[in-house]
Amino acid sequence: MIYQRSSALFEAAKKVIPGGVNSPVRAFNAVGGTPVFVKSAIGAYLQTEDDHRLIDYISSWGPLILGHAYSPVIDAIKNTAEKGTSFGIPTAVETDIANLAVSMVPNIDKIRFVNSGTEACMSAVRLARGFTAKEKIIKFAGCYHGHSDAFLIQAGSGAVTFGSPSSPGVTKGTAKDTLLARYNDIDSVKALVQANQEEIACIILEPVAGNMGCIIPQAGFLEELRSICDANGILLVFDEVMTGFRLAAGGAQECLGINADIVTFGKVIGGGLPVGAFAARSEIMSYLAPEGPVYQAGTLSGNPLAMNAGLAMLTALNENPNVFKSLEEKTALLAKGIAEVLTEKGVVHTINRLGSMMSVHFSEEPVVDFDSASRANNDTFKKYFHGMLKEGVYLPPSAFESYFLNDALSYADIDFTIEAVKKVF
Ligand code: KE4
Repeated sequence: MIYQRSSALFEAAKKVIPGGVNSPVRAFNAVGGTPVFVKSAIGAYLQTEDDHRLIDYISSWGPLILGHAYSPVIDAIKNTAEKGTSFGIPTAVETDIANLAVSMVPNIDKIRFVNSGTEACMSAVRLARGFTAKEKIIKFAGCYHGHSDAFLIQAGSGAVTFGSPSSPGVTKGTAKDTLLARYNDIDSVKALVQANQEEIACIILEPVAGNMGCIIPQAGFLEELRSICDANGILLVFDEVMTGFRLAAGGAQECLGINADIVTFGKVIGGGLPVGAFAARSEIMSYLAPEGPVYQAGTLSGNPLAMNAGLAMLTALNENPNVFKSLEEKTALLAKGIAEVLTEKGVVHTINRLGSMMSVHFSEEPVVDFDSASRANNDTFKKYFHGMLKEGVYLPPSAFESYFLNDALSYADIDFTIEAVKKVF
């Protein structure tokens, strides 16, 4: 497949946008080559500027769980846009989507909408610090909670790709309050809690990590985190920007049966428009302005255009819970098929999957944390990524990302994808 137009568009973009992209992972730096430019998408398929059709396995990095241009969401956007897109004044639809989200997700009474997952996680940590009157946080190497300063310490996703997990511009003053633990290593958490008694406001993590590739919490890990938090007056913050409304209607809390104190959302909750949110029981949320002293605000927060898109998406998921079973079946089939082909071809690999999140690691050891993910063979990954792209399959352009399947994928698409792997190796 030739991507001449994408190459020309990339050159033009680089003249006026840093790196030619508005989010680093899109630049293909982790896999080399020139990024594909897309002009449209429908269902499971991307239409590139070079008029190639690609089967899409990132779904805009998660939001489009029912496929691109899902008509109930598009209709909601069209119907809303004609009446005005944002007022900076309360609207009834904000309460409608808030009530629906609270009814779908366990263990939350109230929710505040913002404009991105970064904003949601940044605000959740400020709320945790305000509620507990403590300043330090524990995060996990390789987990990514967006690009606010407190999180760019051994972050995952694009931050890892650029080999600058701890980004310049983050001050030593900020970094000192972010303590770093190892995912799936409860002893690393216990050591930090022991060494920083009475100083830790929260432990924040991706309950299923998706920014080191997909990494599943090992048995007992989340349960022990819950116990540590309860025993030490620490809030447990689940960053469900990826897992929320994807692993189940109630997200990872429902799927894994562990209650967090604060939950953050993004991606799916906006139906493809910029929406984030954070939620908790009333006791905690009452600390948030204007009800309480912890300040947080946003010009476009809760705007009716994004709220109606999100409401249409959540309504569709809430009314069709079989979507989660369908996604589970399709992703399991894909993972099984890829594993069979790679085994047959003698390609060393391990595949991690939970629900419709999965990742392929060219590693002979289990991938259970950032270090083991980093030891996988990236040259094989690059060959895999570009080989699949050549066959018409768009995978995440980094080994430190997850696949996000959408339910518009057909079983024929899954079969095609598995067949494509055979042509790559
Ligand atoms: P945003 O600010 O990008 O909406 O959300 C930040 C965020 C927070 N928490 C988790 C668990 C996330 O995965 C993300 C963002 N995910 C990345 C994909 N790994 C977005 C893609 C990108 O950065 O371009």
